[in-house]
Amino acid sequence: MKVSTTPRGSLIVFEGCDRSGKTTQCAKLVESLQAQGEEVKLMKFPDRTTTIGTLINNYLQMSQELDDRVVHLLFSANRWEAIESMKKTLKAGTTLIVDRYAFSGIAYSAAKGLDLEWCRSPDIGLIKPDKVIYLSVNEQIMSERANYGNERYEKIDFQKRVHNIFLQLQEPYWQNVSADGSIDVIHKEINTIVSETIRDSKVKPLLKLWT
Ligand code: FDM
Repeated sequence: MKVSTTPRGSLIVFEGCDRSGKTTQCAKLVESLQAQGEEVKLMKFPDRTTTIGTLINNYLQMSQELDDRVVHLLFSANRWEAIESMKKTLKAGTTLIVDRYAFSGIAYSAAKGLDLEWCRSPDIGLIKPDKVIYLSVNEQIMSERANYGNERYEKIDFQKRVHNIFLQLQEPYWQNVSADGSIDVIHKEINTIVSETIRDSKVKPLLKLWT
């Protein structure tokens, strides 16, 4: 059997409610890791560029109605269709910075009232992240940022429910980062966490989520 000697990349996932600054922080992180000489790639779920992603996009933009369970399974399928290429990328030594993953899948669907364990099941067996960075916005700031956009879930009460479910999903490989400070201070904190994670996961095997 051929054993790979290339140190693998890390799977770093960002989670949080809408407007928690994930997208900004992901972009800044990628830039600084590249400047440090790391091989790194940015990904985002949902990936709206695929056929499944187009259905999800239409749903989010309110141009199509879908049953809650159907859309939940589409979000999951949208991750499964990326999994082989993610595995290849990680094994080739490239770190993946991923803006939302299976935890968003559960939090948003369970916030609509679907059973949490039912929501988890289609994502069992995806690649387990080496680190989940949860950007948490306190309720006061969440309310101040209440001018959400026009997509389906962008409502303050819904976001609070989502946040509470995210808290239930936390596991030891999660790290909470307060999203209430300045962009640069948050970035510095994230950069330290991620640099350590990349260093520590180089020779660890890739594991499966929730198995
Ligand atoms: N979302 C995202 C879900 O409902 N399920 C999922 O599995 C994922 C990945 O889609 F409101 C929701 C979260 C958000 C919306 O996300 C689109 P972005 O990050 O705003 O594109």
